[in-house]
Amino acid sequence: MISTETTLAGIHFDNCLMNAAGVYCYDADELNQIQKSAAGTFVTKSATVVPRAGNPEPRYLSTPWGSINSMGLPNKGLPYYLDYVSQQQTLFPEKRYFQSITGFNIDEDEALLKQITDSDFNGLVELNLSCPNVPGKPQTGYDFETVEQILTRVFEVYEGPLGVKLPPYFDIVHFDQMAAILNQFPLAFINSVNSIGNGLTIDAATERVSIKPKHGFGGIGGDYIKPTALANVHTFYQRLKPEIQIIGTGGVKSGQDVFEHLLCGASMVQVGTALHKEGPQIFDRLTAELQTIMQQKGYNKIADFKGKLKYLD
Ligand code: RRO
Repeated sequence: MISTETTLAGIHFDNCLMNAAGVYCYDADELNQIQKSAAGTFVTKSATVVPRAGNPEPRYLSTPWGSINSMGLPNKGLPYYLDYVSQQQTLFPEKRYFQSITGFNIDEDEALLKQITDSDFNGLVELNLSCPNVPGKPQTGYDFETVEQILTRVFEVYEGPLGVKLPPYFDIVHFDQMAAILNQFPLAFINSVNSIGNGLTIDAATERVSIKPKHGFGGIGGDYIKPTALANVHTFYQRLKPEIQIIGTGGVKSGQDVFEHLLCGASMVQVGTALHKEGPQIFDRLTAELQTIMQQKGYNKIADFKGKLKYLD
C-alpha cells in the first residue's frame, strides 16, 4: 500500500493534503466539507480579534491560469473557530487541526494567542504574516524587523506548536535574511507561500479591472505562482534548521504538483485556488494521482523522496 501520510511537529496526519487558509474554511458548513473529504486535516480562515465582513464584492475571480482575490480577511472571529475545532476534537479525538490567526499588531497577536491558550485547543497555530489585501496595511512578512519582534513576543506568550504563513520572497538575500530570523525561534513550521500580493487582472472587453477592492489589485494564486512557491519551499528547506518543517502551498492542482512540492522539501501540501474551483472532492483525485506517481517511481512513502530534489551539477 502506498502511503501519503505525514508527520508535522510530531503529529501524525493520514494524508499530507489539506486546504489552504481562506478556501473552504469560513464557517462550519465549509469546514465540515473538508472534514468529510480525503484531506488529512483542515486550517480555518485566518481569525481576527473581532469578526470582519471583509472587502466589497466582487472580491474573487477564477481565471484560466489561477485566481485573484482581495477578500480583506472576512472571518467570524477567533471564538467561533475555537468552538468549531473544540467540537471536532470531541468527535474525532485522534485528529489535530490548524487554527490560522492574524492580528493587526503585536498586542492583537498576543491577545489571540492568550485566547487559544485559555481554550481546549490541542492543534497547531498558523500565524498569518502575509495578508496582502487590507487597505493601508503592508504585508508583515516583508518587514523583517517587525517579523523578529512579533516572533520574540509570540514565543514569550505561547507554548504550543506554532508556525508562520509567509509571503513569497524573490531575492536570495531576502531568503537568507528571513531564514536567519526564523532559525532563532522554536517554530514548528513555516507555510510557503501566500498569494503573490498586489497583482492586477483586467477585462479587455469592458476595459475594467476584475475585482472591486483596491482598484482591482489582489493576491494571485494558482498556476501563475507554482514556480515561485516551489522556489520558496526549496530555498527555505535548504536554509532552515530541520526542526522547522515546511508546508508547501501554491499552484497545486495535480498529483504531480503535490509531488514537486514534496520533492522540494514540503512535509504537507495545501490546496487553495484549485480547491475553490473543483471543491473538496479534489483531495481524492490529488491523492490518487500522487499515489500513481509514487508507484511508478517505486516510492512507498513520502520520506522516500521528500526534499531529495536533484541538481544538474
Ligand atoms: O482575506 C484575504 O484577503 C486574504 C488573506 Br487574509 C491572505 O492571507 N491571503 C490572501 O490571498 N487573501
